[in-house]
Amino acid sequence: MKYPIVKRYEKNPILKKEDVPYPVATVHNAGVAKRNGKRIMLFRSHKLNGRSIIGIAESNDGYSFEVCNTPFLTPSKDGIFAEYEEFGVEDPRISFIDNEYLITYSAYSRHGVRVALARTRDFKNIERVSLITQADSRNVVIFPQKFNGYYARLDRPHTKISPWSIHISYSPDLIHWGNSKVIMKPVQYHWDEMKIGPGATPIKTNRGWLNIYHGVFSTMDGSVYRLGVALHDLEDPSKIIGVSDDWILQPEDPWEIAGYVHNVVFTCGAIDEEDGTIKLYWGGADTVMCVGTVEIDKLIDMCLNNSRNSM
Ligand code: BMA
Repeated sequence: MKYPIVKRYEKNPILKKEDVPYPVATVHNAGVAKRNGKRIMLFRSHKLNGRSIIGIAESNDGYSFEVCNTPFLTPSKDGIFAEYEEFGVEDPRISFIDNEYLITYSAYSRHGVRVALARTRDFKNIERVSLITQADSRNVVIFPQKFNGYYARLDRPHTKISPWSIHISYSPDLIHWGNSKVIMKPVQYHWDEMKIGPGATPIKTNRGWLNIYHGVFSTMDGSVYRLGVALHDLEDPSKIIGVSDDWILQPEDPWEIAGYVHNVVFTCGAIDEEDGTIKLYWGGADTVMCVGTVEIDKLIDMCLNNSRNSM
């Protein structure tokens, strides 16, 4: 296996607070999607009061992004969403399915953190659909395909007895979710021993679904966030074929090691290109956005030939 697995773009970071035409303290944890030959990025920013909003940027090549003058999503003023988004909206993930883009994001309020779901076709008109988890929950990614007529999602409930693990659940209508089960857990004294959670929207390959997830290790100097990869069965994504024993990316560049939260690489999105590579996007130190490329075959190989147990 040739290292590094993920080749960092030489002009990282690709987006910083200075690129945003309204006052923000950070630019990070962005979801990405293809649309009409362009790349859309929905990124999280801390405002200067410490609460988060979601901005939008567009690119022709996936590297150079231009940010729109106004934010894309700010806390709702209406109804139930207003109550649950009061403290901010964070970490968007985008999934393209049935000709619409589904956006999941963390909704923070005095009641804790839940995941909300919104839909759009054009990234201009956005409709909030529902709050799809209870508190406390974050990190929901929806598969860009239905299984036996059901939407499927990976998420990450947390309990003391089974900390921060990845579950799968299903929905007929995007509102009611169920039939959940746990499918992947942190491994003791391993780079992801403290927490794992879904990261990028799953990517379909001919060998299975690639799930690029984050894992956290606790040190004397705080937590280190890294990225790993698992391969799920194509027809039944609750079946995990393999989980790479090694991480695929760890904080190494100065803007990943130091920033608002040090030692963090955190992904909410990736784009599969036509040449067998993925463009992987990640937030560095909760402060800037970065991109790198990785070969799909390498990720599959890591899951198949050097796998740890999924649970
Ligand atoms: C997680 C989330 C992410 C963040 C990470 C590192 O719990 O808050 O948004 O990137 O911590 O601070």
